[in-house]
Order: sequence, then C-alpha cells, then structure tokens
Amino acid sequence: MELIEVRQAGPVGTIVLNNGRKHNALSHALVTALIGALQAFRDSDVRVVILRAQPGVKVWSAGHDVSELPEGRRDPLGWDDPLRNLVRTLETHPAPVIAMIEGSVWGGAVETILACDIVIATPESTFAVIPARLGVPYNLSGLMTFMSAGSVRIVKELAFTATPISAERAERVGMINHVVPLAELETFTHQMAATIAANSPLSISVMKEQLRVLAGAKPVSPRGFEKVQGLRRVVYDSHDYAEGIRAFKDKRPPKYLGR
Ligand code: LCV
Repeated sequence: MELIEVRQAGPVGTIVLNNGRKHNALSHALVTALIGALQAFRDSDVRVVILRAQPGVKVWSAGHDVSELPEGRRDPLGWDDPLRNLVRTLETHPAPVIAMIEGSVWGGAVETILACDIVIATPESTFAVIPARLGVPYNLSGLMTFMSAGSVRIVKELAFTATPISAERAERVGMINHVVPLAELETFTHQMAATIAANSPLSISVMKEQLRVLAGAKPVSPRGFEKVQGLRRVVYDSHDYAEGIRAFKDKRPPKYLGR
C-alpha cells in the first residue's frame, strides 16, 4: 500500500496521506514520499498543492514517528531529521501549499501544516504541540515556524500544556486561515486552489519566498545559537527525554524528574 496518493487536475496537485494504520506518522519513508511528490510537482506545471489525509480520518497525522526517534544522547530533531527536511521543502516549494485538515494533528505534524501556506480545517479538527509531553527539546527553526503562526504567548500555552486546541480557537488566534464544515471542506479548498492557480505563478512564488525570508529574519548571534544548542543538549541527554520516549513505546504515562 502506498504511503501517499498523488494526483493532478490541471494546475492543482493533491497529495493524500495514506498510512492510516500508523495515523500518518511522519516516518522517514512517508516524508521521503512527500518530498518526492513535491519535487515532481515542482518539475511540472502544478501551480498550487493541496496536502490532505484520506476522507473520514480521525487523525490527520500523529506527528513524528516516535519509533524513529533516538532514545537519548543524540539530537532528535537535527538538521537532517526527516521532519526538518519536510518543513524546509514545504517552505521553499515555489507553489502555495494548502493544508486541508480533518481530524487531529499532533506534534511535528502541527509544524508541518504551519509550514504550509494556507490551512483550512473542519470545526472538529484539533492541534496539539507535543514536545513537553514526550520530553523532546524542540529546535530553533521549529519554534520559529510556530512563532510565525501565533503570538509567543499562544505558542507558550500550546507548548507548555501539550494540550490540543480546537480549530475554532486556532482560527481565532490566527494560526489557521479558515474553519469550514466537513461537507464543504473539499469544495471550499478546491475553489481557493483554483483562484490561486488563475493568478500569476511567478508573482506568487516570488512573494512566497520574500515572505519566507522576511519571516525568518530574526537575528540570532553565534553565542545565542550556541547557548540554545547547549540547552537542547541538556534536554536530549536527560533522563526525562529517554523516559518520554520509553513511556510512549511502553504505552504508559511518563514519570518526569526534571533532570
Ligand atoms: C509512531 C505512532 C504514533 C507516532 N509515532 O491510536 O512534537 S514533538 O517534538 O514531540 C515530535 C518529536 C513529534 O511529533 O513526536 C510525536 C508527537 N505525537 C504524539 O505524541 C501522538 C502520539 N499518538 C497518540 O497520542 C495516539 O496514537 C493518537 C491520539 C494520535 C491516536 O490514538 P488511537 O488510540 O486512535 P493508537 O494510539 O492505538 O495508535 C495506533 C498505532 O499507531 C501508532 C501507535 O503506536 C499504534 O501502533 P501499534 O498498533 O503498533 O501499537 N502511533 C500513533 N502515533 N507519533 N507510532
């Protein structure tokens, strides 16, 4: 069974997450397939991409594949981590990517949809930023993705509570673009895609890149970066990080000691 389904209708490309058994966990294999599909669209005349799951899913994506996370002593979200590569690919893809959401979105999958350009969700959709529940030290560019989608105060609440928020709240705080009833979701999304596809792809792709450059233009000194990396190492070298991963695999609540 293919991990994703890919189709194209004129200038609109669609990628469907298709690994429901693992709740579309963003495994290395699934991410590789996603990146390959985006590259193929890049080489074709696709002017807008819709990223979605199969109709009727309860979980759009459960986030990073926890079974692929290191159990300690190694950065779990380093530069070449599949999730990092996926986020960079989405952010630099020349055509706009619309994330069409139904079901719950977890952890790195929330960052993935926020790396898309437009997010349209059903009222039942939820979004959970999970690192604190797993004991994972999120990385700088990942936090920047969240900060570009919400105020620092909202990002802190999401990150510190690791509790799902509703689509309605996400829209109210500006994290997502539209909340649309399930029965209208596909039509609404495809109408927006058609509107975008009728505009100048060159103008759009340049504005997308300009906005990416401007959004990422936050000065971080080498000392500041090294300090952050040192802090992150304390986390991924900690008992709590190993405990979070182990507890997930053992299907039990984690016992965090703060060290
Ligand atoms: C691997 C999974 C996963 C999964 N990986 O179904 O944000 S960060 O920094 O933390 C980042 C590192 C990240 O994204 O980490 C992952 C964050 N995601 C989560 O913590 C969500 C974990 N999943 C769940 O809480 C539940 O699976 C939900 C609520 C999504 C669905 O619950 P439900 O009871 O419907 P199961 O839990 O039974 O999951 C079905 C199968 O999918 C696997 C899970 O282990 C199970 O596999 P087995 O049947 O082999 O036991 N699975 C679910 N999520 N992220 N595998």
